[in-house]
Amino acid sequence: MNTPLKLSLYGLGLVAVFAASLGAGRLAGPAPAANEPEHSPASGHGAHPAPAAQAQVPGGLQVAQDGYRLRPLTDELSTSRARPLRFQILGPDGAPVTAYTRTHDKDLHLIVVRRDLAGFQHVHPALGEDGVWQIPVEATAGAGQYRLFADFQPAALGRGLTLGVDVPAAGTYRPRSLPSPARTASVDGYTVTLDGDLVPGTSSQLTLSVAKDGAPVTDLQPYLAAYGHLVALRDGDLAYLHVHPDGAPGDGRTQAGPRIVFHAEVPSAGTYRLYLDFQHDGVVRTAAFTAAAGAVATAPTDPVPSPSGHGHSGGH
Ligand SMILES: [Cu+2]
Repeated sequence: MNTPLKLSLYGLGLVAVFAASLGAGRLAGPAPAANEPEHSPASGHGAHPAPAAQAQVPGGLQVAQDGYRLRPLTDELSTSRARPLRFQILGPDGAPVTAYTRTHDKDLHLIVVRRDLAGFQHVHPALGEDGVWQIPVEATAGAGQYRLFADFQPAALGRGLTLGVDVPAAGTYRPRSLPSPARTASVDGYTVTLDGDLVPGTSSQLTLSVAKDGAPVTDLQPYLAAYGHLVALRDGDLAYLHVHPDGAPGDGRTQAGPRIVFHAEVPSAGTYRLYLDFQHDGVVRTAAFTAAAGAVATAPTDPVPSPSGHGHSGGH
């Protein structure tokens, strides 16, 4: 029962994925095992997702969905300085949406990335009374076509949406090839290590461990109500997945590093770029990884059916 539910939730974006992740985390408890009991039923069906589930479209691929539309009001980004980027979310009535349900401390999360997956930025625009979102943005990777993802929950909808649109930055485009899959990423003296593999169609555990100058970081700071935010973009079409970690700051069991544990479910085999936002010493940094799902994801060990797993399937 878990699998169709999780797969059908897949296209619903942040909130649904978050809920599924929370559920997995809660059911899994603190056990570090890669294959939690509640995933045993899923693995039994994983190779045969229901047709209805396959029809679900991942987030971020559409400029309009479920009556809502992302309307850019800025037609170009600058490669030399931050300039105001403006846009609206139009509702089913065609009017700009001004009422949002806050998710992770913000009414709207904006991801900006060049289409070759370079220059990732996760920022939070301000909403004007006229329903116009605005924030200064620079095309930090240089000229090229940029993808904007607006990740939000209209108050009237009751669940999250992620809409995407392209905006160009003029100039000579010098595409960067995607870095090879790697288990470590460095940013500003921090090294982040990735454990776990993405498995198409199945929630799998990813553990990201943060170290600075070789020493584990144990005093990560809460950023937007979590110790880490993970965005995954699929290479090729930039399908979008936003995952929040198991546990929250202040819940009495979640430690402030060095490990941040996520449960992520990607919709297909392929190559993904993972971006981890974390905060330490008052600065938010992003560590980026390339990870392959499917082809190179070797199953660690088959989950051993556990008697304790039987009671979990109704938990979601
Ligand atoms: Cu955000």
